[in-house]
Amino acid sequence: MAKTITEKIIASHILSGRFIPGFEIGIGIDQTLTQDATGTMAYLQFESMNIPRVRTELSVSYIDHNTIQAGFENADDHRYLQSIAQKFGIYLSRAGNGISHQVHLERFGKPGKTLLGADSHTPMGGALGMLAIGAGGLDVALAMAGKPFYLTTPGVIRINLHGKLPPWISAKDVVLKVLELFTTKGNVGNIFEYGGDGTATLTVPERATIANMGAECGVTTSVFPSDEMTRLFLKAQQRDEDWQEILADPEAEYGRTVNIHLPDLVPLTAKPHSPDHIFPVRDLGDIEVNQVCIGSCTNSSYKDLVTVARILKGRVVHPGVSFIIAPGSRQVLEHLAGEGSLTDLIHSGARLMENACGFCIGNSQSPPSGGVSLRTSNRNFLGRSGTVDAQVYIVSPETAAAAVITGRFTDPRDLGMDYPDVRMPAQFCIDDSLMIKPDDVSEPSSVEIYRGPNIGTPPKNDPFPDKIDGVVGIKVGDKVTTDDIVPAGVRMKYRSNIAKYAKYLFTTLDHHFHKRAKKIKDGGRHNIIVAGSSYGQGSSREHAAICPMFLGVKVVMAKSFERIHSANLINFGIIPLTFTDEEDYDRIAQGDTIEIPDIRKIIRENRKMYVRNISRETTFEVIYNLSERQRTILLAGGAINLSMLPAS
Ligand code: MIC
Ligand code: SF4
Repeated sequence: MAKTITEKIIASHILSGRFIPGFEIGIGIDQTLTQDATGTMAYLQFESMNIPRVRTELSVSYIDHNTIQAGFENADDHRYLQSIAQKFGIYLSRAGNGISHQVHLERFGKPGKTLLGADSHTPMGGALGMLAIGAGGLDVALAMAGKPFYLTTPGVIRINLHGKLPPWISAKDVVLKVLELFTTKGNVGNIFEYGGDGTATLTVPERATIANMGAECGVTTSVFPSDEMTRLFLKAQQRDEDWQEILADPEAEYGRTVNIHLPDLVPLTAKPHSPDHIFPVRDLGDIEVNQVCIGSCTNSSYKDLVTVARILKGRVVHPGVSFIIAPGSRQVLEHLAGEGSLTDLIHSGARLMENACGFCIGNSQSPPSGGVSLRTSNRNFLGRSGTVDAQVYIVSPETAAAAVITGRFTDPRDLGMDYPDVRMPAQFCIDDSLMIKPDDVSEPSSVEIYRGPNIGTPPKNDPFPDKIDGVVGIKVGDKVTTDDIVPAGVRMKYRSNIAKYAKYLFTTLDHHFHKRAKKIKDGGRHNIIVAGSSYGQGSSREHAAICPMFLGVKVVMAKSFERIHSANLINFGIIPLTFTDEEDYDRIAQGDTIEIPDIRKIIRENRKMYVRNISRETTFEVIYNLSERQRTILLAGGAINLSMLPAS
């Protein structure tokens, strides 16, 4: 039978279940990645599994998020991660080497392999024709222990790109178009598979920009064919031997097919505060720009930054603009330095940041109050930049560079210059000296794990209760992101200190949640969160489940959930319930007393569930649609409580 790329890769990795969209399958994981903000907790969990060495083909621990190091916490975490890598056979990409997704693409990604990453932008690896999926740290820890990764068999949506990109339009505009078509809601359980003659014209770094931001649509991942372009990229990384051709069969069937004509695209932007508020740049009107940030895992490749350097050559940043550049990796930076583009950028007044996440996660370079910031990153959620009233727009590197010159939102086609058509180099600078290899350690078993005062123990949870006797601690609206649930930025240094981090739960929406939730918990009741649609958009951070668990949350009731967040809730013993009738959302309020009698028995027997709202004297039905495996995890109070590991 004719197969899609997705089916081909899954077929060679499937360990349990059958490829029937909507049903759960378990797949083997070849590679894992973690970053430092999710990694500390993931490795604490891995340690508690008592496995002597990772059981994957390759596991890499990247240090790229918390590199500001204000205070002892981050540097201590980095030392912990380094000692863990040495003990358990993991590659360690040191701070300064670059952003996980960019470096993984350059040095490790392989067509046909599976990659599970503790970061929602792991799907960027799909640019190489691999199945690269983002997950919570605990799922990644289990994969490192050799366990399968479970997911709902995805529906496959084919996106055909036709023709060639015109001058001044780039991969970012393609994916912004995809976001306009699909939005950030309603795509859970699907994979985007790219094809068409236009796909063949895009290089791997361009495909990576597109695969990266599929995460914003909420799809499980995005995947590109592994073709001649893939071979050229791997050759330029001196990794020819990693290439294999992977194409969809011509007769393969897709759940849906969408066509995008590249010559018709125009420069687009995502307006505040969602990546799907898409608008053509030219129609925006006259908007003064205060800050331009170029970088993040989405657009920090060689082509992105050299294009910007060429546009800005001989020009100086507008006096009203603060201009930030953060290259994606040391490889990119070395290229910029070697060929003189760095000098052009410095001459233009760029403020050069570390090769790390930096501004993208809001731990630095916050815009001024009410300021307009143009960024080439992937998310413009409210408050993510570190300034709550900032107006953050997502744009291509070309549109960003145009604003550096003019100080206003400008369609780059109106700059009146020739488009610098930058090509991918035939040979990238290869320098892996900031990558510590596991083989460099002679006696891993004798390595002592370094634990600074910031490193706690993974929090424990009780088994799921017999009945829910709870109070609605908070009611939130649609599209609540994990940044809303538990902020990153300057608070991210508490990732290994749950009691402290939990104090910041929901602070962008409601400063009093922590106090209220603690009171409910201390009064011996369960905390309940009520939410609208697409609850838990955005990052993979499992802290958006662990911190609520710590405050006694047992139930989240929503109109719909995002994939990674709902998996994280289950992993930490919190049941995600969806309203059968969405209007029941309107009939429930913060402070209502809620009961679900016999919930444990109902989950065990997989029966219909009804919720009693004692305050309003109503009863309504909810759906939980969980596999037997997920119900077992829930009843145990979370995956860590289960002895889920093989004997050896
Ligand atoms: C993000 O872009 O939001 C992050 C920070 O990379 C997160 C991971 C985290 O919260 O540590 C993600 O995308 O998963
Ligand atoms: Fe880092 Fe931003 Fe990419 Fe997240 S989205 S991995 S914070 S660069």
